[in-house]
Amino acid sequence: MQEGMDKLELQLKEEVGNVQDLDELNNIRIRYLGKKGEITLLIRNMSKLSAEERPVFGKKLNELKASAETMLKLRKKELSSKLSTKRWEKERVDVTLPGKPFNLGRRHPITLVLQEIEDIFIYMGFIIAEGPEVELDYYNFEALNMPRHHPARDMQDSFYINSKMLLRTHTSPMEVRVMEAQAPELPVRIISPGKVYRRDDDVTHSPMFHQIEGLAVDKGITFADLKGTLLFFIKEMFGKDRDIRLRPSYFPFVEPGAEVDISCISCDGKGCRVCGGTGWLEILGAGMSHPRVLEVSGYDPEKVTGFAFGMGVERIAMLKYGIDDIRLFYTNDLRLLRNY
Ligand code: 2NL
Repeated sequence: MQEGMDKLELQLKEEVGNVQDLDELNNIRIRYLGKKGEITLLIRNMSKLSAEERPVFGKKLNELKASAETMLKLRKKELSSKLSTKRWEKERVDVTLPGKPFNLGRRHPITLVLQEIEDIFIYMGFIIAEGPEVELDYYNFEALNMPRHHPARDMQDSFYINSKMLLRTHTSPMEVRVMEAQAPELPVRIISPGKVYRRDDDVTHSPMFHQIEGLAVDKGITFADLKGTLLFFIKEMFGKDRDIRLRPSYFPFVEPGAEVDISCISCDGKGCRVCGGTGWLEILGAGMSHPRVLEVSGYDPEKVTGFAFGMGVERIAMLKYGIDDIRLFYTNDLRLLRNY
């Protein structure tokens, strides 16, 4: 019996030593220590021994069982750590590898120019007022001194939604809305940026484009305030060397009205291809708020005056960035958009 036990222990030792995975190790445990395992059966069969033999073999069998359990336990620990190391090696992350490059978004050149213009006027105390793109005929034309059948409506060929509503053809309606909401409170000092819509489509005109308008209403505002404000803006936007020139012009919502030119940013006023040889670039329209516009908006034109101006953002962006086709702003070609 002693011999059998020694052989069993050796055999177990060899099997445990050779096994390479945990499932197999568990099978070995069952074969030796399970309900019908070889060691379990030996212990059970002790009842067949004589009273003298029993304590001697009982002790030895217990030692065998304990040694078998220890062997299995140690091997289990060994295999588990070996396997987890292997897995770690297979799945390990190299944190020193360079990351995958990704493209950072950026602002559209129109947005950049709009924000630059806004910042200059915010600095001068203007407040931004944004409003609806689908606008009432009343705010787009009527309140701006352009009643039905007024010839000036023809210059702004429009997209009508129905007889009372259209896509706004300029951003002035928002200025009327602000005055109406604020009157008779003074001062009014706002700029309204945004999209506008006209039935135009060529190299320098798009059916959708952006405008930014400004309006200041207060006691004692003069044409000099208008000129000073615009001159400051132009110098901030295009550089200290730029000058401006005002030419009389007509807009139904101002009186008097003017077109504002800046000395050419390309030739500094000497005359070149960009300015068509004149030395000047037309850049905005402006004037003193028409008394009728002030009146319908809730202000008394006997007591207050105001100036207003408007400019096309695409035109300014084209001049600033030397882009000669307005459609490049809307075709989403990254080769263009990446540059700003
Ligand atoms: C242009 C000309 C202009 C205005 C816009 C305005 C607004 C109110 C009252 C009076 Cl509420 N005027 N805006 C005035 C003169 C010119 O825009 O060429 N825009 C691109």
